[in-house]
Amino acid sequence: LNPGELASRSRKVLTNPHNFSVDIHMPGVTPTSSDTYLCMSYPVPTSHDAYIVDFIPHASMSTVHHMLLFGCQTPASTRSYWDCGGAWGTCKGASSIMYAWARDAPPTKLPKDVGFKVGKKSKIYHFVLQIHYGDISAFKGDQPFTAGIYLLMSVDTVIPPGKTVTNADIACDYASSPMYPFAFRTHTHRLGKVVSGYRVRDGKWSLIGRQSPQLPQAFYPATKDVVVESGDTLAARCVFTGEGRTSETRIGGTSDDEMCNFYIMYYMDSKHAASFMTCMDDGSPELFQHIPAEANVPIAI
Ligand code: IYT
Ligand code: CU
Ligand code: CU
Repeated sequence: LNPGELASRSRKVLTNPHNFSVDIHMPGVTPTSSDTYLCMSYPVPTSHDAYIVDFIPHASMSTVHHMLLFGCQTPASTRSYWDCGGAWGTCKGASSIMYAWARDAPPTKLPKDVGFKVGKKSKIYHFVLQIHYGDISAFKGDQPFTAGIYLLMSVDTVIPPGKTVTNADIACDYASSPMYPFAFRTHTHRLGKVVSGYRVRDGKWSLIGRQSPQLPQAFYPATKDVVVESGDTLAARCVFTGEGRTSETRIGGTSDDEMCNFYIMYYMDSKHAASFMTCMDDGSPELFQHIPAEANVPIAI
């Protein structure tokens, strides 16, 4: 019993030539609304008496709420599949329920040597599989959430030679739909000591992530539950040292230049998602007066 796939067929089980299995698939069906009931029929593939001794469900709880298998003399429709939620039912006349699979309960196994009689004498010539598609979001082409990157980068930092601490500060007001950060990455060249990123809301600074850019510059998990909403400010600080340099170091592409980057990897509701945003503003000194002291504490490497 396999909803959502094409073709129905029967095949012999090799261990015993009298045993066979029947695959009953939904014929390429895509339910278009939640809580749809769809049925398809499949002829009992023998004119003799036969017994069903086992059922193997192939369904996922993420899409299917329940599956019922009925036996009928005549299905309610001759179409490959039909809507069997309303008055248009499963069978013309009598139907016998033979099997049920539901997300909430494990299916019952038939005891040894027990089988449902189908075929000739039973008057059951068709199987009708009814599927209740619960949540259909898995059938939709688009994802419910869209990932994106928010990059905070400095464009104008100048690091004086020999000076042990130079801060590169970046901040922007956030004015888009809610953003859920789940990872962050820092990037500087040789002079970066620590890079930190924050959400600032009503004067309160919440850490999104903080890392040494001298460690592998991977995406690391962000602090959980720091949701960024319209009206918040995003702020980042890179701490540089000018030790070992004899001239000013500026932002640039070579390894003797520097960079100050804080990347936020996030997801957003797909209905109003923006997938790449950049902040290149310096942020006011008044704002950065209140940055937590940890932003200037070096990270052991
Ligand atoms: C001047 C600077 O900071 N460049 C960074 C950030 C950056 C990334 C991208 C700038 C732009 C971009 O399109 I993507 I304009 C920079 O080059 N960072 C590197 C690269 O992204 C590989 C890094 O490793 O973070
Ligand atoms: Cu159901
Ligand atoms: Cu770089």
